[in-house]
Amino acid sequence: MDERTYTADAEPGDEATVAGWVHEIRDLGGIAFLILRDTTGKIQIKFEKDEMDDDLVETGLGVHRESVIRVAGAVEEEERAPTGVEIVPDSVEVVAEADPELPLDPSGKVDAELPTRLDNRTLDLRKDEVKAIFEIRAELLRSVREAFRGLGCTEINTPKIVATGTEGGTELFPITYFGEEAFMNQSPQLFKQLMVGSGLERVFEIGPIFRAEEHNTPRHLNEATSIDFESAFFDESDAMDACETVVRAAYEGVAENCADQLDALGLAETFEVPDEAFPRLSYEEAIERINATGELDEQLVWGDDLPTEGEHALGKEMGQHYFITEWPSEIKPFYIKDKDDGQLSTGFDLMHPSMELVSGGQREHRYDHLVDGFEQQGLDPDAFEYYTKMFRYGMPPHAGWGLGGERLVMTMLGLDNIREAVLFPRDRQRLSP
Ligand code: AMO
Repeated sequence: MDERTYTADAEPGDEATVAGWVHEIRDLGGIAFLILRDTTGKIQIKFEKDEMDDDLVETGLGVHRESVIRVAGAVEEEERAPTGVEIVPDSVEVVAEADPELPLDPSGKVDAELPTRLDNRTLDLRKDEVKAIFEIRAELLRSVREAFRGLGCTEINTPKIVATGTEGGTELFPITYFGEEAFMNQSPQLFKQLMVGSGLERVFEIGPIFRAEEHNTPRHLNEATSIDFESAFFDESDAMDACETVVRAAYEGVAENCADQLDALGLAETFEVPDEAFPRLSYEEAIERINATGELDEQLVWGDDLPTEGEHALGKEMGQHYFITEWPSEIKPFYIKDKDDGQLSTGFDLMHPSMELVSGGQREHRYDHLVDGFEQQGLDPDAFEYYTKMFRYGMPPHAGWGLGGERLVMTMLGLDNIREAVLFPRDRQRLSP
């Protein structure tokens, strides 16, 4: 194993070997400082030229920024140093030299545009505020998993290469599977539903979803991370309760365990865990309230999807997370159950004031109604036989939802582009890295 000391653990009085990247060199003449950065922070290395071996000084100060070096020496207290300690080196080894010309400046002194940052993500993630997003993302996923565990769920992994779409036929990525047409999965929807009829009953999955949508917006990706939940013997209200629990747990985990990262993002003072219950608004109320804001050129009528400006106008009024319930059946997918077999569905969305985070609902578990629903939506029930047939062998009533992982990170941290929340985003223009 690596026998180095992390910079954050270097204590005055230690003889330490630290390793990391050359963040900055400040040469003041007789004395020079090299700032070395590792994943835990930064430390000052002091070079007193007259008192040190020439080779050591030359190696330490001749190295290009962002090279990887290993430094051994005595850790001393120095109140003028950025972290209150510095190392007086006995040896400096250049482990991996960096080119003098860098495609972006990890010290953040020179700003780079998002495409340049995404092209050079490795260097971009050397910046504290960028690294912080992904540390928070990891903590968020950890907290979400723990919350699911608290809800008695089993984590599942379902196929990403599939034979059919579920979320509307136009948004599929076709691929060739041993000479046959197949697709990248748009949602684990049908698989998670199949599992509520299995011995597992209550499941969750965190995995990629693929959407071939053409739009190029700050909140759409072509590959996203979906956090999916499904439970037997739940109705839509139970599913909304579970959704609230999981979203709140994500905020709590970050508030508890990511103080430094929130600080790096300038959010230490303002970050808040949502404390009130998320209000539940019917679709009808939602369109009435949007119409009343007068912000839309045309009034919304029953059956319209909510346009982005409408979501924003309502979000501004609500000022917190809220659910929209009782959507018209006609604009919800075939697997969503109607309320009392009427025009209203059990479908719901969870909204952040700035965008939709979740869709869910109770599912149609009655075989005949399910097959009729396929036909009404112009889908061929035969293509979904692998799914529908399990509804003939004892499928309990059930409900669930899908939460966009990147949208949760984005709204939690107030990021202005969803790509900020993905290491290597896939969008209309971007297939590599
Ligand atoms: P839906 O299609 O609404 O529902 O997706 C659920 C949530 O996933 C996120 N999401 C996206 N995020 C970024 N880019 C995209 N292109 C994208 N598409 C979706 C959103 C959205 O609210 N099967 C249902 C869920 C269910 O009923 O359980 C579904 O996939 O945050």
